[in-house]
Amino acid sequence: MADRDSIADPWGARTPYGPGQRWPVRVDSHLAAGTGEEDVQRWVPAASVLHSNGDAMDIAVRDGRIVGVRGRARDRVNHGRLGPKDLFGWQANASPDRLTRPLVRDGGRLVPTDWDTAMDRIVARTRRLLADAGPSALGFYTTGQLFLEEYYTLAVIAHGGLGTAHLDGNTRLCTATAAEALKESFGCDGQPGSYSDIDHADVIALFGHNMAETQTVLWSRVLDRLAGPRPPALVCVAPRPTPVARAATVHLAPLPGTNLALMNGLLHAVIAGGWLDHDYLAAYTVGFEELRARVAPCTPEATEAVCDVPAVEIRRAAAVLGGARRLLSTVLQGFYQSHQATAAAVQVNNLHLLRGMLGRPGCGVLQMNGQPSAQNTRECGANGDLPGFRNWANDAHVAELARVWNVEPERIPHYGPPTHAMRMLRYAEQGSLRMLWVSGTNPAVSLPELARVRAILARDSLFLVVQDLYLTETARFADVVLPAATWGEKTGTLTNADRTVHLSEKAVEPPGEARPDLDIFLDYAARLDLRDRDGGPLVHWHDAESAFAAWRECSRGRPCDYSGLSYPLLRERGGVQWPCTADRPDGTERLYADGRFFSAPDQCESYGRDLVTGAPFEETDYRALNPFGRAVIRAADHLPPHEPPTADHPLVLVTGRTVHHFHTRTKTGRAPELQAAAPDVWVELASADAAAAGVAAGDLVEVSTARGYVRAPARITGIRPGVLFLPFHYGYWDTPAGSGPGPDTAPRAANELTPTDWDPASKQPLFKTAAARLRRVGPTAPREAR
Ligand SMILES: Nc1nc2c(c(=O)[nH]1)N[C@H]1C(S)=C(S)[C@@H](COP(=O)(O)OP(=O)(O)OC[C@H]3O[C@@H](n4cnc5c(=O)[nH]c(N)nc54)[C@H](O)[C@@H]3O)O[C@H]1N2
Ligand SMILES: Nc1nc2c(c(=O)[nH]1)N[C@H]1C(S)=C(S)[C@@H](COP(=O)(O)OP(=O)(O)OC[C@H]3O[C@@H](n4cnc5c(=O)[nH]c(N)nc54)[C@H](O)[C@@H]3O)O[C@H]1N2
Ligand SMILES: [Mo]
Repeated sequence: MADRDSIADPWGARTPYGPGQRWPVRVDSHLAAGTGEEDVQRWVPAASVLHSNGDAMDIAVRDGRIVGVRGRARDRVNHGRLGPKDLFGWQANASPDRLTRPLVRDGGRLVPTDWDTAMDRIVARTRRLLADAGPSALGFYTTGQLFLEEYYTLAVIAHGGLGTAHLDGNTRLCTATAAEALKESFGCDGQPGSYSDIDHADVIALFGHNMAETQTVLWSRVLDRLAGPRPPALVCVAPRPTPVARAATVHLAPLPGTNLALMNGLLHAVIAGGWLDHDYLAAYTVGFEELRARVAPCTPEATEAVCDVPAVEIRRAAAVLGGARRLLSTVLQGFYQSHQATAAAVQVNNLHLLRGMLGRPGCGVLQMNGQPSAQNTRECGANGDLPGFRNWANDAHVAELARVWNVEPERIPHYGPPTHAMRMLRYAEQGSLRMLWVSGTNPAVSLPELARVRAILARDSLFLVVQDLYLTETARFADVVLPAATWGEKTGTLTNADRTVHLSEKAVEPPGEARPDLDIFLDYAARLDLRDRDGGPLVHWHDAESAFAAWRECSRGRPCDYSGLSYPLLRERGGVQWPCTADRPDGTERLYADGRFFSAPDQCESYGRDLVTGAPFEETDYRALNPFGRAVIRAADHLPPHEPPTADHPLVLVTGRTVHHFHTRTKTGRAPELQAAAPDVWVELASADAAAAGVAAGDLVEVSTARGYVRAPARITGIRPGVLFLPFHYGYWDTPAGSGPGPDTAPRAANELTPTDWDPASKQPLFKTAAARLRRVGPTAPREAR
């Protein structure tokens, strides 16, 4: 029983409202066919895990099974609404091909076994590598989709117990740039803005963010403002004709790979227009004069020459941004997944600093997250950074963390920046990284240059552990596969993109012998017998709530302060935004309201990096630049993309998402309604490019880059000429596993084509700029053999 057709209309009916008013409630729900609300025996509070929006929901349970979901009306984030992935995605939990027992590789094949056998193999390998090669032989690659308690436990094991610096999340592919851009500008990670800024803004600008398809509920909030009195103006920067672009007052479609040039042009025009808050700049920032000098040559005409966006449109956008009285900006993968990602994202922060638009209702920046708990990966240090946004280059921060963990400071690796995922992969390729434990991510589909990734995962020298719900493309390479429990089957907290913490509770038992990720990590720590300085257990918690309590202490006094939060409070209140402390028991809606940043040299998470080379700055440089903890305005010149179009590869390939699927589809591909809505890959191209290649809508085309090729039917859209788009959701398999085309058919994964290359500052891979060519294969036929 659904109360609306969210497949056909992901956003649902309008509930218009005006500036400063409260966003009306609208409750969305979906129950299994033949089930009515009266059949539901229990409603269990949770929050969504198929995007970063943090929509609060209740899970409907009947006879020990999940039978549906309902949005929670009183929650600050969604006011009852849910998007299509959340309304249908829960069905994947009960998919018949869930992993229910551990698997180990014996005689080349994966065979079922018991937990003791599987864990003992992992522990024996860990011990042997520690003895023979030291902690740098061990690496952990986790995700943005577990719970806070799980990341924190993993970070304590890796950093405080084993002493390896090789711990990162797939957040590297996702929001590493969000974190880095926030560190560069404000000294520390942490989202300044709040979703409620949508209620107040008179201009909303989306930079490389297709919010309509990737955060459908937040987009409903924008649509409701657009439908109400005194609607905001919308600025959209994206080369694709997304629903955001269609709704925009001004849509700029830059050539991919030119975001920084466009931002410099916009900042030039904002400065030229005199739309500056001089008092704010003088009181709260450093670096303005450098920015002014750097963007001086970036006239609208000069910018047009680089970005291929008409100068008149750049002036028009600058006038809208400059005229805003309450400006909300969001930034996401269109900026983060290209070269000069951090430099471009930082310019959005600069726009707000120039205009003094931070920390007031309607004045916010959302350097967005993508995954449901990417924020927690970063807070807890499972992205390699130190937990609690501590600065690895600040000995006092390391000493404080060592006190919290009761270990010697030297045990915590902090001799250099943490190892990023792409570097870990390289170490595995070279053979120095010899055990990789992958949890909650599917790198055999989601990492760039898949042919290389497969070769690395298949190496004999690499002992691969994969902890997942299904036998994914990645799990097929594993030496040990651990069956995990997931959302709805385990309890934990997760923090969304606007710092809202939710508790998501266990509703049903996991299938078979599957175990919560937390229990698996706790088991590993216990089997390794990790100890603190006094011989006590290093990991001294035993379940989600006690893990949360340990994290609360670790976060105390840091920007992401959870000390005022508890499970009972979250149960009672629903979502609460950190910092939440004794002084701020209701949480904190906006950071930096008082113009005070976490950027003083003794407090900051990072001394910053050179945006062009990525080299970390020294403490002395930072003290000289920013002694008093102001916001830092950082400037950078545009550089051409590393792989510009050539005569041979004249097009630019960008990749990304569609509304109905989540990533590698392990969940959404197992929800019949979602899979039916987008069953297979396609390539999007402009009519001029189609005509040049003799391609008609629906023809089978081949897209190739220097790395490989993909075949897909063509869709002709209003995308910017010269640009191709491929959704990256489609690996070898459809679901249930094994029912899809498989490795013997023509490849369809976008990452067959993407390069091994990353932004120098954030180390985020480039999924949105590659030189490509296109040819017509013929009319679309059933998938043919390779
Ligand atoms: N339906 C759905 N929702 C999701 C997800 C999902 O898989 N499916 N995943 C979640 C996650 S983890 C993430 S990270 C987010 C991602 O959310 P988004 O960043 O919104 O999604 P993408 O499709 O990766 O990128 C979208 C935008 O990038 C623009 N773009 C491409 N190249 C360029 C460029 O060179 N310059 C500019 N300015 N724009 C460019 C496109 O036009 C498009 O507007 O979505 C989250 N929500
Ligand atoms: N070409 C291209 N590539 C991209 C992107 C792009 O835009 N273009 N976007 C990048 C981005 S932003 C992201 S976030 C990544 C996403 O890439 P991945 O993280 O590889 O994608 P998912 O399919 O979400 O993989 C999550 C895995 O975790 C499993 N899982 C889910 N819940 C749990 C749980 O509770 N416990 C455990 N142990 N496992 C669980 C799922 O079954 C699945 O196999 O892709 C990146 N790759
Ligand atoms: Mo992401």
